[in-house]
Amino acid sequence: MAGLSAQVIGIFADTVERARLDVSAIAKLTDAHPEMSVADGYRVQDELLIRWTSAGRVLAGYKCGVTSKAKMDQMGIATPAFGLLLADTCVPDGGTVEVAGLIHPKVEAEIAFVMASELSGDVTLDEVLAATDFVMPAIEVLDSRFEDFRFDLPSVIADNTSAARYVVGGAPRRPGGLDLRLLGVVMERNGELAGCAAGAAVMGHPAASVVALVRWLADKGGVLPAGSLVMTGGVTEAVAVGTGDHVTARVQHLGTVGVRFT
Ligand code: OOG
Ligand code: MG
Repeated sequence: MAGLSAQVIGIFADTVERARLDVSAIAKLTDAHPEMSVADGYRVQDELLIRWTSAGRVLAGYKCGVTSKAKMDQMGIATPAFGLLLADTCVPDGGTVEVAGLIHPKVEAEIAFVMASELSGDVTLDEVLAATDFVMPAIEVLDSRFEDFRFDLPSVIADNTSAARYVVGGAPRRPGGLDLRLLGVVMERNGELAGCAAGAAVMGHPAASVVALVRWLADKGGVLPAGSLVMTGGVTEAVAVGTGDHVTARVQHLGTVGVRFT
C-alpha cells in the first residue's frame, strides 16, 4: 500500500499547521481523503517534525495518547497514538496558559517519565523502569485542530495527537520502591474534583505506555533518547477549560502540578 501521495501529505501538514497558527478549527482530514491510513497520519507528523526542527524548535520527548479506557471511550478510538512534545510548549508548574492562543483547550492528568538512558527495540516493563530517571505528575493541555474534537485515528495522529501545552512538576521521584499502578491521581478544576483514577488506568501500568512508545519508535528505526520526557496518557477523561480556570493534578507520592488559564 503506497498510501497518500507525498503532495497530499505536504498539503495536510500545511493544513494542520495553518489551523494551529491561526487558532481556527478545521474539518478532520479524512473528510477530504477517506482512504487516509494511520501510516499516512504518521507521515504528516514526520513532515511536521522536519518543518519544526528546521525552524529551530526542539523535540523534548513524546506523548502517548488514548492509553486509558476513559480516553478510549471519550474519543471513540481503541488504539494508542503517539505524538511529539516540543520544548517550547512546556509551561512551568504553576504557570499560565493564554486561552486566546488555543481553539478549545481541554486538560488531562498524566504521569510523566524522564529517561536516564536510551531505550530501543522490544523492551520490557522492568527495562523501562530501570532506564527511568524519575516520574512526576503532569497536566497535558490538549487542543484539537479539528472542529469539536471530532476526528478519527489517522486525522488525530496527523494533528500531533492534539498536543498543545504540557506542564510537569510536583515532586519528581525515582520509580524504585513505588508501585506506579497504585498511585492515586486526582484532577481538580477550580478546587472541585474533575476526575480521578489510579496509575493502572494507563494500559495496566504507566510504564507499559513507554514500552509501546519504544516499540513504535523501533518500528521506524528510532530509539527513545536519554533525557526524553514521556507523557504516558490521560488517566481520566479530558475536561474543557476556559479563561479563569485553575487546574491541578495531584499524584500520590509525586506531589501536585498546577496551571492557570488566562
Ligand atoms: C487525543 C490525544 C489523547 C491522551 O493522553 O489520551 C491524549 C485527544 O484526546 O484529543 O493525549
Ligand atoms: Mg495526553
